[in-house]
Amino acid sequence: MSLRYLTAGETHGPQLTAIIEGLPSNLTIDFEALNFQLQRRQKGHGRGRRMQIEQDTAQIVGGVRHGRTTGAPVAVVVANNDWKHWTSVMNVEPIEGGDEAKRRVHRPRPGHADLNGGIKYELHDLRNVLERSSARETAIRVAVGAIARQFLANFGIRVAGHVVSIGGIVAPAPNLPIDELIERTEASPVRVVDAETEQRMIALIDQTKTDGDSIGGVVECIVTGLPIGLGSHVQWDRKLDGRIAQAVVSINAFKGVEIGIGFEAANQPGSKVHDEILYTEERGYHRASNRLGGFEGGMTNGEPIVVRGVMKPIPTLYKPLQSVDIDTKEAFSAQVERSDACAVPAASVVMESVVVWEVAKAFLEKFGGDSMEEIKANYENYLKQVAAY
Ligand code: EPS
Repeated sequence: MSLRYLTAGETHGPQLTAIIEGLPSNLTIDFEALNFQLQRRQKGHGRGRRMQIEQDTAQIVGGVRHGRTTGAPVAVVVANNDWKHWTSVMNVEPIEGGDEAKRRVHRPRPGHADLNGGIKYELHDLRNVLERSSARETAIRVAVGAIARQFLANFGIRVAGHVVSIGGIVAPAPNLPIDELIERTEASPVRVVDAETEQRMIALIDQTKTDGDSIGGVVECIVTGLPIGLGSHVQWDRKLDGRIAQAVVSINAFKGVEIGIGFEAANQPGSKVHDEILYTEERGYHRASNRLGGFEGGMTNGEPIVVRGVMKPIPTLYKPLQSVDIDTKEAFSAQVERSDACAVPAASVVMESVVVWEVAKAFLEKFGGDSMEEIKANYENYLKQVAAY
């Protein structure tokens, strides 16, 4: 059985829940490191008032005993602190009262799932759509990704993320070793290395907030320490770069993905795109460059995975956008109560989480076993095979 997970839960419901199936036994869980990832996602300049209410912590309620996985499904819960303000509106049982008591939504917000979801599911209270489509769901995906991250750390695989641009302000390429990149971006409220860019981004986010608008950006994720051969060229749905692309675009508000130099490959001749193959006793096969972002033929080539995602501006705007009331069919201008002006730094953490999950899944497909011991033996055996090639 391959590694998989499902999530459930609404943004103002009691909790977000994930069930992860296919994790091996005897994986040591570092609870502090798990919660650290959740805290990282909550940070970032440009978040709204909701983040002052939430203090995300993960509770594991199945599949782990005395700090180690047992091989059973792992169930993870992240509680919503805001739930206490929504117990009636979000009650699973019927409640008394009309639209106001239910906080019924009949005015779809452009850019959200509201209208499409309402029509598709025949729901006349759009709250039933927006509660689930909210990016709050990314909190539990970060918890799931944190477990994948811990699994991969056993094999020397590391992941980092940083912000490439916000609202058109592009940060200079950091070009740093992964540890330094992690340390420097962690200290930045917009997850960039360059101090001058950081200040300009903060000023733009503040201005955008004052204007009642929102801005998006581009984030990059880097995964190092990979063996050659995760994923496969033999079938379309086994290509790991393709799976990563799907995972990235599945993040709320993400509209695009690039691997390596991405769209720039269209503008360059082949001689400036492909990564020449080198061999030394010490490093074995490796590449003179990494323009293809660690992938050829849907498989890892041993170079770091480099993937970028594009996040559109958050569509919940204080600045009104025109829409149509589903009751009256009349035009109105959407108004909001609270929103984030920019969630790009947080999205960088979410992207790390979904990418690392896909890598863990492919890793288990290749070296799969029921226990960490079995997987480690399979992995070491493969490394010997690669070294002898
Ligand atoms: C979100 C709207 C806001 C954000 C939320 C995502 O929530 P609310 O509607 O409660 O003000 O704060 O993000 C989170 C709660 C989170 O944890 O990231 C949306 O509509 O997507």
